[in-house]
Amino acid sequence: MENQEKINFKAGFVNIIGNPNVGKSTLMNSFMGTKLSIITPKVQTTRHRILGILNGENYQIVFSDTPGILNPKYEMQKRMLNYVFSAIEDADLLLYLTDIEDIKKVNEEVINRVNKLTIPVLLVINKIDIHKQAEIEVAAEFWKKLLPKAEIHKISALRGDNVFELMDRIIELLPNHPPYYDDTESISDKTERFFVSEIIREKIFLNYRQEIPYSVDVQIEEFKEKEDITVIRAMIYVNHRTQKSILIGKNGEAIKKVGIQARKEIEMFLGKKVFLELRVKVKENWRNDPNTLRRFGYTD
Ligand SMILES: Nc1nc2c(ncn2[C@@H]2O[C@H](COP(=O)(O)OP(=O)(O)OP(=O)(O)O)[C@@H](O)[C@H]2O)c(=O)[nH]1
Ligand SMILES: [Mg+2]
Repeated sequence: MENQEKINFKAGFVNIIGNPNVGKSTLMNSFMGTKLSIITPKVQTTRHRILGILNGENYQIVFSDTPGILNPKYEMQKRMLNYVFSAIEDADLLLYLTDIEDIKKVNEEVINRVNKLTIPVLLVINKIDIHKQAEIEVAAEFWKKLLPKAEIHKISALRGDNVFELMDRIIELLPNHPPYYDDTESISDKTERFFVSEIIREKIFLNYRQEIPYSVDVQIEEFKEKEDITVIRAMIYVNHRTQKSILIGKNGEAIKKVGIQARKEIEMFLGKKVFLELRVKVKENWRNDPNTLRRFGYTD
């Protein structure tokens, strides 16, 4: 009986790739039933590969949320694209997410790599809630030609349309395999500190325009759990000295707003009261500096 159960267990790496802003993080959060990855209306929100480990009775799915496919202009973006390539290589099942609008922005190298795969590929057309049926069909035809082996699904990650059906199909296609992670408590490979820094970065993405969101990185310098409160001190690094004053704003109003929004969400995330201190530091051209990037967690 026990052996039979082991044989019936399914586990695998389900990696989500696609252009920026198509809804990859929204979809992973929807599968996980909780907010792991940050989401904003801006492109290039996700910068790391983030695992979401979902344990079912007879399965364990290890989702990977990845940065959007881009043409790298600086070292950080090169590393972001490398996370996409690694996710293509080590998947047991690949979810290629598109949002109809991005038909014109196809990265040929990614398509070539995906077409060489022997694992199942699901081409998932997202955001069907805001597109007409005819547009969705045009997109489906387009992708059929480009990724002939892929199975096409049409969903709305935001509204939940067809997400359960997609999940069922994923489980069906997963290989028989024992779980990769024994600890059924942890739902990600990333630490609490990481998610806290991401929440702060999300608020920066939402509060500033133009190049500011793309010029910052957030590092947690202190994370002290006291009996009734968690004390968190975070450093926001900017890429250029002119950005520091923009981030702080007149009389510190702008950064204060970020702090209030972030603290509220961190309190929900940790289930505890939080004292949050944000500081800003200039680190000229950090996005191109291999040592700083490594220290900030962008592995090469
Ligand atoms: N209307 C609609 N909007 C959606 C849907 N899924 C995601 N969005 C929105 O699309 C925007 C981008 O979503 P994300 O999940 O951050 O997209 P992403 O692919 O992870 O983006 P990057 O991390 O920048 O590559 C957000 O404003 C989402 O609310 C959907 O099914 N319908
Ligand atoms: Mg994302």
